Amino acid sequence: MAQRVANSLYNFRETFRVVNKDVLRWFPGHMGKGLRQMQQRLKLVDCVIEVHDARIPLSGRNPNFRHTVSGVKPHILVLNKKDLSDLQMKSEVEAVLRKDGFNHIFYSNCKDSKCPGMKQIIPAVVKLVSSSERYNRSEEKDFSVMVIGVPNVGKSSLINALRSKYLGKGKAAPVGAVAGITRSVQNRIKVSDKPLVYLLDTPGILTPNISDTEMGLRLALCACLQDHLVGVEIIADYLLYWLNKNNKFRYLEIMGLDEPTDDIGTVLTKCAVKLGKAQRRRDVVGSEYVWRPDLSAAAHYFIKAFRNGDLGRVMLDTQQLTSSVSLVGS
Ligand SMILES: Nc1nc2c(ncn2[C@@H]2O[C@H](COP(=O)(O)OP(=O)(O)OP(=O)(O)O)[C@@H](O)[C@H]2O)c(=O)[nH]1
Ligand SMILES: [Mg+2]
Repeated sequence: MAQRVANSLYNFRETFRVVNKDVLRWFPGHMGKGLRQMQQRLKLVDCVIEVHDARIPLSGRNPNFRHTVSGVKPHILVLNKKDLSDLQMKSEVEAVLRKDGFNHIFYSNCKDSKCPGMKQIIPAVVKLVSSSERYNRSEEKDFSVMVIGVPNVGKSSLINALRSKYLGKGKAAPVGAVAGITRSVQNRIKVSDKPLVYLLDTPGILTPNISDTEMGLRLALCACLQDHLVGVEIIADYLLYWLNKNNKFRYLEIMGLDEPTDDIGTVLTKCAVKLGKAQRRRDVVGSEYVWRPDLSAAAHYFIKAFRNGDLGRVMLDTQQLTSSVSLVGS
């Protein structure tokens, strides 16, 4: 009801249009090479941990992983960045994922050393591997696990967090806020002594064709694609569309607005003024240089506020969840 009132008052968009869908395609050479390396190393691992972003638990995962990477190996799904995710519909999420064949799901926050979900991961690996067929590795004493997922979901952070938890050691895998930090399959990293567990860091791999535009935009919003490929103003516009559509108006205060609007130009201009960010540009008519609000800086600011959690915890897959739950129930 509240949504209908807000929609009728402000005339929010019902759908989001992207002019050029090609901007959502990102499959650079290191991903193809990484995928091949992962397949080659698979015979040396006992289990696969797939990491995904808990804000998009249903969308954006690479469907090829189950077929071409993990195969018959035990497969654990870790939904990371739970500190940024709204988990009110956790049981619905799990019902849909179980239907997809994910029976071992954990939630983690790599920024919290006391995260309860983190404690469950290694014991689950040991239990699953011990009760599964290890093929050529049946004589091995150690547990070897490959960590996979799309870019920037926290694969390397998870390895570091587990290593710090069990061995009290510092970072062994490089981490960064931009997608594509790990660019090839790495040497395995010891994360625990008893039991002896090694994790293998891998590059984030997207599906070569992201056919669902909104799914691509949700991935972009969660920084699984590099911002410059899609364009910060498009990502900011999608964020605005999603926030309005879902009645989340915390952005008003952060962006310096008096009332909601669906016009990204207005939002970014007001924000640029609030931040005092201007750009020197050549005037369209004359040859003079004039100062204009720096919309790109404002878009970066808006997206960063979302990614830091300042706009609130979110579940970007609510729509898929609602339609999938009705299918699961049927
Ligand atoms: N808020 C929050 N941020 C996290 C969490 N885990 C990782 N991050 C951040 O997410 C970003 C990406 O982390 P990485 O560990 O580099 O992700 P990755 O999956 O290895 O990325 P690629 O190597 O690029 O595929 C970094 O800025 C991390 O600090 C988490 O649980 N919560
Ligand atoms: Mg990495």
